[in-house]
Amino acid sequence: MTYETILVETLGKVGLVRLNRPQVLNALNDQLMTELGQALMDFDSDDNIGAMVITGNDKAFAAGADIGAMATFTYMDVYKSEYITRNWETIRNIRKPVIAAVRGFALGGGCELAMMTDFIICADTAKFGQPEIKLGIIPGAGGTQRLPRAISKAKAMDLCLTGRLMDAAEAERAGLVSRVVPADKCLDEAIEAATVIAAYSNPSVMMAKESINRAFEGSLSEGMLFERRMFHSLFATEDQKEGMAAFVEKRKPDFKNK
Ligand code: CO8
Repeated sequence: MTYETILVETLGKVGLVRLNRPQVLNALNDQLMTELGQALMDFDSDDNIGAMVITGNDKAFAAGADIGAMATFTYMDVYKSEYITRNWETIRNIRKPVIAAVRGFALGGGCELAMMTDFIICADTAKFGQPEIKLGIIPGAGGTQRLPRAISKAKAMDLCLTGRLMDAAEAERAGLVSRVVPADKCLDEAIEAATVIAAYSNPSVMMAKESINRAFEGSLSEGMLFERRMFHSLFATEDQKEGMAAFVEKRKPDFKNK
């Protein structure tokens, strides 16, 4: 498949997508979100891929939705268009882990896209924010919902209401990102994490992701039940037998369902 707004490559069992509209700091337009969704779905259904990484460039992960494209939208354009609805949701249906490697700006829809991934590894140059308020709008792809869950109500309010940016150190303190690394190591660190994940048994990786995501959807007791059922079902896999036998026999496991 040929893409115009993203660059796609495979590194062993890791699928890498680079957002590639550098002239507009990777502003997210309809075409980019459609291409990104397609690339992720292709990796998701590829048995040779175990995890994915999304990144931008040194200056920007993505500076938000494309303001130029949205500037003249009417209410009906926004309400009806694919851009503002379905193609932003594709990533939520990806079942294998997706890591965001964020260098530079992750603003507005860019911050929201990073939060839609499973975890964020960022560079010390990263800047996160939801500056939509400065444009007379509010976040529209989960900023007001995922940010308070990821950090806190106080910080989510602060970022969404003032439009100020948060640097990497603050993002790590707040719990938005899992690791902060020097900018020139950021992508390698994310690919290394994805490589580690891709080497594990794929059913257990997918169920761990599914189970953690459940923690944000319902009650604790429903989440616990879901986790318990997932846990039980993994005892039906060969990889559970292999993983535990390898531990007992003091050797490395040779997982089959990676
Ligand atoms: N959209 C379009 N173009 C952009 C965007 C953007 N979000 N961000 C930057 N650009 C363009 C600039 O216009 C500029 O183009 P040109 O060279 O032709 O003038 C180029 O990228 C470089 O940008 P700057 O010259 O501004 O670079 P600076 O280093 O001076 O500043 C900033 C970097 C601070 C990141 C600045 O570019 C900025 O403030 N950008 C806008 C950030 C923003 O407001 N983002 C939120 C957008 S709204 C949004 O994301 C809503 C999401 C809703 C999703 C709903 C889906 C369901």
